[in-house]
Amino acid sequence: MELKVCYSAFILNIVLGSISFVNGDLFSKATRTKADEKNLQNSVFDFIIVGGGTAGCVLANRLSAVHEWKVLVLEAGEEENIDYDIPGVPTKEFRPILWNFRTERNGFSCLSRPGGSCEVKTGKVLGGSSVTNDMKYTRGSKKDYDSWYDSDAIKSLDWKFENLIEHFKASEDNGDYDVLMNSFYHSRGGEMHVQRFKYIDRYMELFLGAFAELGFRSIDINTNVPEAAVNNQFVIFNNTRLSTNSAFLKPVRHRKNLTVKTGATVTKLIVDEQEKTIDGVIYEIEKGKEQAAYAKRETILTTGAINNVRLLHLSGIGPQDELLKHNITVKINLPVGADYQDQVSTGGLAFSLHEVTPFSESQIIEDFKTWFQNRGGPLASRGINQVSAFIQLFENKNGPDIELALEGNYIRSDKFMLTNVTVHTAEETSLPLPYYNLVIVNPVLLKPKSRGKVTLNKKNPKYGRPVIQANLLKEPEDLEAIIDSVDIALQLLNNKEFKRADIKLAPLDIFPCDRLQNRDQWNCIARHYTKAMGNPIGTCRMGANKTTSVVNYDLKVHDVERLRIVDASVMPTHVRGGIFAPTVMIAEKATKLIMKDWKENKSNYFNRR
Ligand SMILES: Cc1cc2nc3c(=O)[nH]c(=O)nc-3n(C[C@H](O)[C@H](O)[C@H](O)COP(=O)(O)OP(=O)(O)OC[C@H]3O[C@@H](n4cnc5c(N)ncnc54)[C@H](O)[C@@H]3O)c2cc1C
Ligand SMILES: *[C@@H]1O[C@H](CO)[C@@H](O)[C@H](O)[C@H]1NC(C)=O
Ligand SMILES: *[C@@H]1O[C@H](CO)[C@@H](O)[C@H](O)[C@H]1NC(C)=O
Ligand SMILES: *[C@@H]1O[C@H](CO)[C@@H](O)[C@H](O)[C@H]1NC(C)=O
Ligand SMILES: *[C@@H]1O[C@H](CO)[C@@H](O)[C@H](O)[C@H]1NC(C)=O
Ligand SMILES: *[C@@H]1O[C@H](CO)[C@@H](O)[C@H](O)[C@H]1NC(C)=O
Ligand SMILES: CC(=O)N[C@H]1CO[C@H](CO)[C@@H](O)[C@@H]1O
Repeated sequence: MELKVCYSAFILNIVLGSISFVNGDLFSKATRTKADEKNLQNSVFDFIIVGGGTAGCVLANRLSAVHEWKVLVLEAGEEENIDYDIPGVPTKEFRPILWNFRTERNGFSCLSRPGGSCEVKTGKVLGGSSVTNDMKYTRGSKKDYDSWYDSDAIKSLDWKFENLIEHFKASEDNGDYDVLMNSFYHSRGGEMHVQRFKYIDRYMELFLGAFAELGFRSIDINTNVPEAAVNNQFVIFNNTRLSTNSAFLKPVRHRKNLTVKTGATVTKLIVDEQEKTIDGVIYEIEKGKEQAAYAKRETILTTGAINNVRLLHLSGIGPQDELLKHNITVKINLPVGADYQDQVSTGGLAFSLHEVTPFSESQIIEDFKTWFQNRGGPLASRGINQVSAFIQLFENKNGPDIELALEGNYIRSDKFMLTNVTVHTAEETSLPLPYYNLVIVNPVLLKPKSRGKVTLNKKNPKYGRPVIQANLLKEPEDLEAIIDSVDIALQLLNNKEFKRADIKLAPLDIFPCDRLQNRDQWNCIARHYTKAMGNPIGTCRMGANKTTSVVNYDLKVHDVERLRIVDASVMPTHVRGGIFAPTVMIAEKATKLIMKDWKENKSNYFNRR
């Protein structure tokens, strides 16, 4: 049986200690229809969606629901694979479907990471980062959205939180009744199933109990509460990852008016300079072999905060000084790539659990079989990764400043002597998430002040990886907040139950910070073992002012017709949580804007062309 071969090879890889993925492309054959092949010959569409990622798949579903609209999705990555759907498999092992981006070396953060730079993980696969993320369902706080309001732009009122709840609810299918009871915030019936994992082990209970003792309530974080310690809700269905590809795209792949091309990298927009309109795109399935596709109505960019910059700059849309460095003719001068922001954390803080007996490999194999057979067992869980504490450091009632995000790992060591385990070894995965004897505490700064920028690769602008000057921890407040939250995390160790269970601070090798004390030491650790969270935003931020923003509040690119940007890159500042749910919300909101322009005002538009 094909399925059996697929997962047993996978399990062997895991048990042997180095996870690598088989290319068991289970879905592509089944979902590619004859109609797709036929449509490929035809290069004219109503809408072209560039990027089949988190937002792209949502848009593809919504726009192709209109019978008279022909929709093309171009995705650089390949079809999604079931191996990525097992909740217990850690996402940090998903290298084969990542873009392999890194921040530039800067001399003040990521110092002890390879090359003095941090990895920025974003997905290159149908479903995008919703296939490679941790699946946590968080929306951020009301004030985060309300701060996007600009008194000079009446349209920005649309983005106040109270006006966005309906767009969150549009795709939500919440499966936890206690959460669902709050019908102001939550609903069911949408494509995106949201639920807590049922599996809870002893240490999850211990950690939740210890946070409770510090005063953190277990309360739905998506109801504008400033603090909470929770067993998170995840975007899953039947204990299986539910990417936006699975939730929104797969169910409609049969639609005759929808064409999805994978392995198709868009390299340029077709700009009509006289008319200042976008006519379509140039894409490549084989490197160097250009093909064109045309959009009668709109081209919609959804390639994320880093790739959008490359594509726009290569198309002559970007800051004049940057484009001129590459001899690219400036067609529209806009600050594309400015205002890059990413959430940031640090390694080095971990608690060791007093578990001497190693997990049995044959048991883990059995657990994989169980998951494949009935979606049960420990692999239908993310272990201690399910638990987060959202902490407010400043009494400003805006919402949490830090998420203490827990991460389990297993350290192979006969005697479990952690004395010289490096931070990097502690972070390298050896077993699936539910089998852990080390709990890494990631203090994630949710709303960083530091700003960076993205520009084209100097030697190879078209195919080379973009230059990401992330400037992580550049602003002193960012570092201060992280260190403050480490103090709170360390208080957990005073908990009675922790002491009884012999949970201790793991004595990681934190060279070169080992000689320092207290705050100086954490200051050093954070600068050396910085983590970029891979939640980048801001590079195509929305706003009314063309010198400081790229799209308007209708998500239309300034000074050009028929081009919209619909993904995380339009967010002007972070919301206090992950950006998966907010990105899906942005796609739902964009759908309404597009419908309004092309359905309600149909006659206007048809008269104009
Ligand atoms: C490790 C990790 C864990 C995370 N966990 C969480 C979490 O638990 N909760 C949460 O809320 N957020 C999380 N996030 C963040 C969140 O998932 C992403 O930020 C969000 O999904 C981004 O969506 P997007 O649509 O902007 O981009 P993406 O989903 O990345 O989509 C962009 C798509 O465009 C494609 N593409 C790019 N360039 C081209 C091109 N030139 N031509 C064609 N296609 C192209 C890409 O391959 C990709 O499929 C996590 C992020 C990381 C890195
Ligand atoms: C830009 O053009 C100038 C003059 O033609 C040339 O000297 C220079 O090398 C070019 N720069 C790049 C980055 O191609
Ligand atoms: C969950 O998945 C299992 C295994 O594929 C299947 O047998 C079961 O019917 C699924 N349950 C639901 C509710 O889809
Ligand atoms: C750990 O200590 C042992 C014994 O002193 C040594 O052989 C080994 O190289 C050390 N490992 C690391 C990663 O420092
Ligand atoms: C736009 O922003 C720039 C830079 O902040 C500022 O100088 C300019 O006055 C702003 N323009 C408008 C119309 O507000
Ligand atoms: C639709 O057309 C009406 C009347 O011309 C106009 O007032 C309105 O702003 C248009 N809406 C959009 C979204 O363009
Ligand atoms: C624009 C376009 O191709 N429309 C087609 C959509 O699909 C229906 C049938 O499913 C056709 O009748 C339309 O011509």
